[in-house]
Amino acid sequence: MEKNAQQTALPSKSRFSEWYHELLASAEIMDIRYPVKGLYVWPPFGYALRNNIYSIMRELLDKDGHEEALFPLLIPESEFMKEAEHIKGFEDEVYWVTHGGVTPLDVKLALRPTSETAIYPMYKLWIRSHADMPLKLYQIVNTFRYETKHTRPLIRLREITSFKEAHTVHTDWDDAAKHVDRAVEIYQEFYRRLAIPTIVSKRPDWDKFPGADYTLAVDTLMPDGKVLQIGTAHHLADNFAKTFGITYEDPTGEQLHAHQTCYGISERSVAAVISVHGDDHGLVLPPEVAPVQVAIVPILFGDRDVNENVLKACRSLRDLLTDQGLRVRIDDGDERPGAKYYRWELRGVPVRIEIGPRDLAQNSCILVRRDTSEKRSVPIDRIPGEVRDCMNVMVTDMYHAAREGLDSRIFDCKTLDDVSERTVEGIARICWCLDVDCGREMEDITGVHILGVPVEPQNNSGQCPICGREGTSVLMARTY
Ligand code: P5A
Ligand code: ZN
Repeated sequence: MEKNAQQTALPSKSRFSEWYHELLASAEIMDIRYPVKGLYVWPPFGYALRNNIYSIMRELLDKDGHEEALFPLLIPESEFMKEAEHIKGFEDEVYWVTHGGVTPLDVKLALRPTSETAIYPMYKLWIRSHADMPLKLYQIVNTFRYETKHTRPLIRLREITSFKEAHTVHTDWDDAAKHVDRAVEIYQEFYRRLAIPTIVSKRPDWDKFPGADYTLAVDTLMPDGKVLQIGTAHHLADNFAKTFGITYEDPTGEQLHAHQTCYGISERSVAAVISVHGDDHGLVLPPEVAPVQVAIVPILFGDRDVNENVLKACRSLRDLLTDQGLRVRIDDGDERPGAKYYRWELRGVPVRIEIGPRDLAQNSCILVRRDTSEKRSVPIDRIPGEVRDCMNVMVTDMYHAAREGLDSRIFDCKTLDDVSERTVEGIARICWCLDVDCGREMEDITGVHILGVPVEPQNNSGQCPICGREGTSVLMARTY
């Protein structure tokens, strides 16, 4: 393959942060030059990827009986200030709209940092009887958080452009708890479709969602050994129902407070796909969400008639694959094949097909798989089936490779020194007595976070490193 200036632009993935930023630009996922800190632009290729990913989310939620709705961006201060814990958690992060033109507003308006306080006043009006529940709505909207930690494209934004938030209402605590588990299952299925391995844990009390009873979090491990929280589900009990007056009549005629849950994901899901699967050549996209699934590269030489035949074969293959619902591009520009391969590799196109005169003479073509670079010759008439099979195998292989990568970076630790050492690379598993003071001390001493108690049972036991009492396995890691 020939070299050109572009081909050396992407740093090795071992320099993860540089690799990530350079890849977002060169693969046209995000343009980070917008002149407001923490706000970024989706160019068409990135936006197509984002939309394909969110289609899976919509499909899974709809299949589970959720309905999509849309609530306003602006929340009156009077509603926002109702739930004490919620305010405490978000007050430093809210952007306020204070004026209409030059006129000060009577009631300040918050740009939603999340929509509990926009949605629940309406739920109060909508919920009347036990027959109105469960109510399961979601919206996919932008939210604004004045983040003070280091902002990063797709990971820590001040305008979260793709906040999928679901809000459910149930008759009682147990039903809501069951639904929190269901929400986590949906997220795990979502990430399985994206070939992203996840770990689910119950966050310690000091790290739960402001106003929640408890929080379950879905995490994945990034290449630099830091954990990225890629979704959370919260049991709100009747905390918000009490402040917003969400009550219902039960079958005996009694008025009771409803119980609620909420759960959210953001474009961190896109960041995870890029970071977990990408390699030194660029993106490696799960076929289902790749904006271009098949790139056909004609190999053209001198002879006009021969070239015309090659192009004709490429076009009829494109039409055949397009008819099967695949997203296909022919790259028939003037560049040399190497430059074209480079471009489609950078963009993570799962399958590349090369057709040259010699292949055509044998009615075959070359099929190249993005994740393994495996190349093989395939008869043209077998291409549609082969492409399908290849894409199916790819998502399974990508998942297993990523799962192994994650599991091999979870380390059993006995001491806090071990924790400090191992969390340079990945996740530490250590026992903790679950006492808050011990937990906070473990975090202070190591400088890394307790993710929480994993939901999957862990079969190791040991003593709390602070107090020496018998403890439960928890995970600790550096986090984004
Ligand atoms: C659940 C949905 C909530 O806001 N209210 C409605 C609940 N939960 S959360 O944990 O605060 O956010 C949900 C997920 O959104 C991602 N996230 C972010 N992504 C990008 N930039 C940010 N500034 C940001 N803040 C939160 C996380 O994945 C989080 O789990
Ligand atoms: Zn302890």
